[in-house]
Amino acid sequence: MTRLNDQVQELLQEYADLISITGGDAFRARAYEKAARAVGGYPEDVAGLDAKGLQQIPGVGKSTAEKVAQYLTTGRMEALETLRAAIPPGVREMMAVPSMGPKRALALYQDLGIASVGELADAIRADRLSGVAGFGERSGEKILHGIELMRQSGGLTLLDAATEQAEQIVAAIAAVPGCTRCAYAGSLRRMRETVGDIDVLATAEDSAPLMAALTELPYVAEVIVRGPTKTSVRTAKGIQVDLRVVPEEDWGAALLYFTGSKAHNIKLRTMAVRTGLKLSEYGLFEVANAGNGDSSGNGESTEGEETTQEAERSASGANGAKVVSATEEEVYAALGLPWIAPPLREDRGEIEAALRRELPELVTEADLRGDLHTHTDLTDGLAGLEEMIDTAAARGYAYYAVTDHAPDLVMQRMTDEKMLAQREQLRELAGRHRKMRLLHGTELNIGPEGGVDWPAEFLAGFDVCVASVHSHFGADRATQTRRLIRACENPHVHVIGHLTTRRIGRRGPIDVDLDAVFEAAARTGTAIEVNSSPQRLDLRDEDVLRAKRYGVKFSIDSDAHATGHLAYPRYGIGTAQRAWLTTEDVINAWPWQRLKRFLRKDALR
Ligand code: DGT
Ligand code: CA
Ligand code: CA
Ligand code: ZN
Repeated sequence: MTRLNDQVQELLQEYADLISITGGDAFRARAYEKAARAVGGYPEDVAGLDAKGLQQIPGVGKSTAEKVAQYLTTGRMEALETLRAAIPPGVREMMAVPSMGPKRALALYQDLGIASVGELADAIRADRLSGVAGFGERSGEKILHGIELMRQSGGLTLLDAATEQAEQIVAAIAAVPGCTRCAYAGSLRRMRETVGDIDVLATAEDSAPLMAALTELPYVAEVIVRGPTKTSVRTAKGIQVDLRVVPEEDWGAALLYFTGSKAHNIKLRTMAVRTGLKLSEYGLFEVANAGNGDSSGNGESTEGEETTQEAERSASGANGAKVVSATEEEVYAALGLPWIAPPLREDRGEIEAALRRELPELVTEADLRGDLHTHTDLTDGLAGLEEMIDTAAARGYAYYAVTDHAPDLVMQRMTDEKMLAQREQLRELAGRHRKMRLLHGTELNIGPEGGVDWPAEFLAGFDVCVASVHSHFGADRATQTRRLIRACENPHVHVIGHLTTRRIGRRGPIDVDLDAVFEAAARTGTAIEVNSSPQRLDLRDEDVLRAKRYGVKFSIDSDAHATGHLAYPRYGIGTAQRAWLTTEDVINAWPWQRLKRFLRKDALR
């Protein structure tokens, strides 16, 4: 939960932004900005304050206090709502881009209809800004760089960028003489869809050479903190990296601690306290003064807040004998638990399941036997049919579907003839790939009323059909829900592609009653895709977890538009694991004979 003060700070900041973007008085905007910071930094909780009490906060005037008081009592700030209604949220985001500013954001919105950061980036890449007043030759480049920075500082480093950066750094640190172990931890190890920063953990007797190596990497742009136990840097891509070095014998406890999540750690620590133990990043210890009561333990379980300093204090002072700390397995075992896979460590019931010995056997990338959603240069892919198929074969797949776009996505210029010619070509190539079954498919477009591109007779000619929403993103909830349910009910639709259509940090999800769609998918035997493109990761983990409870089956696909994208399932697997999926839940982890039965939708299974 965010602190109420932080919520109020955000609202006031937004109000200030909206004042300046709508051409309001700059002085007023600055006053609200100042008030926002004042409330955020105010040590006491604003929850109990009335307008008069609020005015005691330095920097908060009468009209601000009234607006905040209204929010505290009614949950709404009317003045803010009025301004919000006038400006799309994407335009507000645009003005936050370094080197943009409110005036230019508003001008682009009014003159060119650019209404989000994503559209802004697209417009610059398509060279639509050159010639627009106020945008000089190099401003496009500068703005793109600003967008990149903003995404990263906003906690939006995508999983692929973070993984690549982390692997590069882990390899560099592991190569330093004296380093005995090195791995990344944190949200990246838990495979969260975006990460705030990268946490690297290493073991060595002397940390100094490792810390020095990190700060001297050519792609490190800035050193934020330099110290013997922790060094933080920012890379040229704007990603923060924390390196911590611990003694070899503490590896397990430290890895567990810095992998998180915080909620998972706190629950483990509470369990430890109940059995008279103390868990910190230094290990699992007997409590020296058990009779004294453990106040920090109580604090953790109720507040969910504690600091490293606290842990350090207790580690150096109150601890008794060390029980274990060398490996994660040992620490979990000493708490009476089997090892828990990092993607599960979100306090979503995994500790309870572990206690009951009911942890799921998670699907892995190696379990995937094929890919059911890929494109070629017949539509918007970059590589030809043969090249895509050869690359897929090298991955050792048992089956592989080519699913180019269908005609209703007009810009792709698909025709019946082209589709049939591709099918023929694919059947010919099948002779060369005896180990990999080639499937001819398509990615259909789900129309506003739930219809798809071709009549049933034509659809029946495909081995597999993915159907996705590519238009009418703004339709209302009832419409979106209806169109997706109809698509599930189509006997020729096997997989719903990228269900919510979101693009992380660029486009939000469509408004849809997911439960109703999950129910329909389960009832009709339609799989839902876990689209593995790191820009999408759609459906997202918590929704996949929810869908699983309806009995929905999933297809973990690359949606590849180039040969390199065929490796994307490594990210989709992260989502699947975070959603507790096993091979039983994933149709492309099944042998071909079982998948084949699934693809005959109306037949009994
Ligand atoms: P991020 O970086 O925002 O994507 O998310 P995390 O989970 O990587 O968080 P980060 O980098 O702040 O810290 C890494 C891990 O260290 C976190 O998952 C749990 C652990 N940790 C950090 N601070 C605390 C703390 O105050 N209490 C506890 N129990 N654990 C902490
Ligand atoms: Ca982190
Ligand atoms: Ca961190
Ligand atoms: Zn698509």
